[in-house]
Amino acid sequence: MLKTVTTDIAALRLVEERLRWLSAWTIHHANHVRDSADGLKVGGHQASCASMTAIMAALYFHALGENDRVAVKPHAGPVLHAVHYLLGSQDRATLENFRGFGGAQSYPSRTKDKIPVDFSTGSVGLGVAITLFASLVQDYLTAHGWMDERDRGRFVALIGDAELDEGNIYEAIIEGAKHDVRNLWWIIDYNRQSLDATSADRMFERFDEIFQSCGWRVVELRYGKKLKAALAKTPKLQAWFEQLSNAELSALHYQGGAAWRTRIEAGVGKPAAAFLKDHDDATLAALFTDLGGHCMESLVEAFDAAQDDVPTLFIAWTIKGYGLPFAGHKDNHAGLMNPTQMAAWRDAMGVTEGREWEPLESVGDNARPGVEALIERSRILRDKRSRAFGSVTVPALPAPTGDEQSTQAAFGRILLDLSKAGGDLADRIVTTSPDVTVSTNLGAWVNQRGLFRRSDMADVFAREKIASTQKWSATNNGQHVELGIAESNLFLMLAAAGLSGDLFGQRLFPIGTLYDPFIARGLDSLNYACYQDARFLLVATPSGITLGPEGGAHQSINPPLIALGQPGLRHYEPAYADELAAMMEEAFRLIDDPNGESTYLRLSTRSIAQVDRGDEAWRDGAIHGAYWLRPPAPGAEAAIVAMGAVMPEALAAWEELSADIPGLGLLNVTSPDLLHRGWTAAQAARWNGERKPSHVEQLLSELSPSAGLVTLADAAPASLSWLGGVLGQRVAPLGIERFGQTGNLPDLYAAYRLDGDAITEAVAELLLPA
Ligand SMILES: Cc1ncc(C[n+]2csc(CCOP(=O)(O)OP(=O)(O)O)c2C)c(N)n1
Ligand SMILES: [Mg+2]
Repeated sequence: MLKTVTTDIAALRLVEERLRWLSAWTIHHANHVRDSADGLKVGGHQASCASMTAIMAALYFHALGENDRVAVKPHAGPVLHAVHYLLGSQDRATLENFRGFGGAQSYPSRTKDKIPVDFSTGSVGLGVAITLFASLVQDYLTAHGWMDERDRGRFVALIGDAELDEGNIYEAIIEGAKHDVRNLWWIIDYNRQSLDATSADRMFERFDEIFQSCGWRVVELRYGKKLKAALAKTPKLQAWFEQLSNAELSALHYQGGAAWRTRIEAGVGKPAAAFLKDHDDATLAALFTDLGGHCMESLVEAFDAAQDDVPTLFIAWTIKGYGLPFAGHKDNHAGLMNPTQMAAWRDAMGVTEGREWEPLESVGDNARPGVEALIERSRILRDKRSRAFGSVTVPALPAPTGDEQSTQAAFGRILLDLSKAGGDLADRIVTTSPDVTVSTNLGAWVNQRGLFRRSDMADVFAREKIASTQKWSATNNGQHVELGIAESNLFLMLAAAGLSGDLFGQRLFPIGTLYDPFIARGLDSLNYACYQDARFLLVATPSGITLGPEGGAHQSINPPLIALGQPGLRHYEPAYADELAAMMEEAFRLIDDPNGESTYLRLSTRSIAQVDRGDEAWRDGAIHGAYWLRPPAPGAEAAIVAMGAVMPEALAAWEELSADIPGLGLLNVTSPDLLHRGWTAAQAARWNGERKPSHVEQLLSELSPSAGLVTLADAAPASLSWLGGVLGQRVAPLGIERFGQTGNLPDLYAAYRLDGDAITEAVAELLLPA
């Protein structure tokens, strides 16, 4: 970690001014200078940026060490770009194209921005919490010897105060307390304004207690040095100041010096007379903007004083739109300076017209060497951060043997076998689950590999010799991170562990398990993980009404549709154990492939008869999304198309019907997601003159163009019904459209029309002459 360095505060202040100017100018340029092709407002958040420029100057040009990582408040994206522009790692053309196609992104993006972005942000709250899980991953890596203690960094989140309304933050700090997380700085830009309005006064007083009870140190930076000294001389004025509501304070910051004077006269009266006499309106306004988050000395002091690894929350008081004409105005969130305001502000900032992009414009000759030295020091630290990492060999994963198996049980077996066989992959797997480790069949793996804790935790039941199949002691060598029931945390943990290569130079293979319906509980966090290209394997089990007696609330319906619409996540739904082994192998390979993605396996607890394989031809099809389990006769008029755990119903119906319908095919769909992607990709390729049909087009073209397809899934029927659109074949979709309920499988399959009768009727109807 960086030792405290002495920094030239005056130079830092100049850097702050440069950041404030450049971020505002970048937004202004995109809205008022650049040509518009469509007349749409480009937007940007000048006020949100100005609120944070001092904090970011103090961080990037003083406090951050080379191993530290930062999640920047989404609306301060332009400030991050300005930081890199000063450091020389962002170019002018990209800034001129801010919010344009291929230009600097509106919100910091790991995958799309050219500058190094540690964590993407945008959906408020998630960028905050991922830093906590990244710190946990860092502890995991050092404990396992994958990373040197000396390379440990700090994880910083720059937080808008309104982000603290997001529940995922509290779920994260509760989980963090259990794992004794450290090396975290969360810095709140406490400008007391959100998007719509000024924020509630009462709640903020509670945040200290909430964080402290989770083991955090809370440091409040309310006053800058000058304001603090002035108020200390006039205690009545301080008392009056401190009882102002957020709305009153913001309004005064907007109104300026004369308004401060009138309000102080009315509110404090005589005791403030000397103070008011000493300050004209302009100095009054300047003095009251000297809040902690704008005072460079206070920021530097506070950061220097927090050099241990205790997680620390800084509450830095700021003014939204600091130094801009709409500072403090409650409607300033998306406010933009107009050209007249901008020109006036440009002059006030000492920027010459035509030299707006000059990085150090307005920095005088005498001050330049100091500013340049700060920039150089920070540049060297930032440049040291690239982390190269090698690839990991994924061995063949043998399929578990057994005539009857469920995919969920097979998943546990495959992992157990892998654990016993050992090797690099097995050692780099880290599993995690929100309190459903046992019920998703990770138990055997955990018995083998143990729970991870920084400090050892004995298994009391084992010590007391109480019989249990789960022998779970926790050590810093364990490979399973146990989480409480908060699915959002699961996805943030997967996101952080799935970025381990990029963040720490060490690839991990994260596997997260949960019940399929509860994917919805953490959906935005899942999307967030995929958005920044984290790599992991998500195993959702059990799924569908095939869960049977456990009933409706646990029976998932729409996750295959979620997966169909989720970039960066590949859905597989195996029917058989050997398919699952092949898919897991592929999923691990995709985690490590620079052009890969994450995988979602939708599994079932239903034990079904496995099929005899004559050869290995199925394997390639299964990995690409479908294969003919019973090939059709060329030009056949009908096929059953089924996915996952209902394959026995499809097979039985096929047996029964194929006597009457010779050539009837049975297509086993293992990934509607991949089939759909392949289909649209082939269409797009055709516009470029490539004529190769996609996998699904090849499969379906073995049937007659007028063939009928009966699709069957223990999921929303739309998961498969779209297949009719590929070649224009007719479809009878079977699947689940109502909430599930308790029952045995025959009763449920009959009630929800997933049984042989339903298939037979659907086939018959399709074959009837129109
Ligand atoms: C999950 C989510 N909901 C809503 C939004 C829209 N939104 C963007 S910023 C914002 C309020 C930001 O206020 P604050 O966090 O205090 O940041 P400030 O701009 O004041 O610094 C909202 C509601 C969002 N980005 N993400
Ligand atoms: Mg705010």
